[in-house]
Amino acid sequence: MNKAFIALGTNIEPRKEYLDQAIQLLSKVEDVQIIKKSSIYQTPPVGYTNQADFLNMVLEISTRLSSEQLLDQCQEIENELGRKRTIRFGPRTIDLDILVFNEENIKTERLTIPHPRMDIRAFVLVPLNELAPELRISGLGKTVKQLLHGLPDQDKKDITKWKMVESEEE
Ligand code: A4P
Ligand code: MG
Repeated sequence: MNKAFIALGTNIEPRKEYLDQAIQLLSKVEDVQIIKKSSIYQTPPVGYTNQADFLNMVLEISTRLSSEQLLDQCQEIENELGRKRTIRFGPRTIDLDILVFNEENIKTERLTIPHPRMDIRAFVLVPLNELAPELRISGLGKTVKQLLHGLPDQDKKDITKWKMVESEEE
């Protein structure tokens, strides 16, 4: 069995719906089991800042799929949920990034693992720290907790746990 962590991100409404649907679709993939889900966090956009706030969360899964097969499944779910690729780092209905796959270091044309920017992104490390603070990120020699602790407070201060307000429920 392989163990992987997947980051979910969305900043197009209905954001919660996109998260729910992505989790639902992933749980239906043969040979993928969702083990743990982090809380959902509301996070300011990073990279391309002229866009709406994101909801971000992380899943721990166990799977018999290879990392490439898992990427195929993630991309299929992105496509199914209407993901359009226009602006790099720009708005998206759903983004599924494989953060970690066992303790592997992978670098192919399609896949880089650990995910290249995960160590400097509070919107990834905050939810990941909830699930696996002691997880050591291969190639970096640091745990998730250490990486998160090393980020500037500025990057973390606007990341808040998200709760659905009633008007969003319909
Ligand atoms: N790819 C390589 N490695 C991986 C991996 N480990 N997991 C390749 C998934 N995909 C991987 O991704 C581009 C290519 O990366 C894929 O074809 C795949 O083969 P994409 O999803 O098409 O494009 P993208 O999402 O724009 O790029 P990427 O690299 O996923 O963007 P980032 O770095 O994830 O940035 N701010 C907040 N607050 N929250 C966010 O979630 N997300 C981004 C996207 C920017 N700012 C954000 C957020
Ligand atoms: Mg992506």
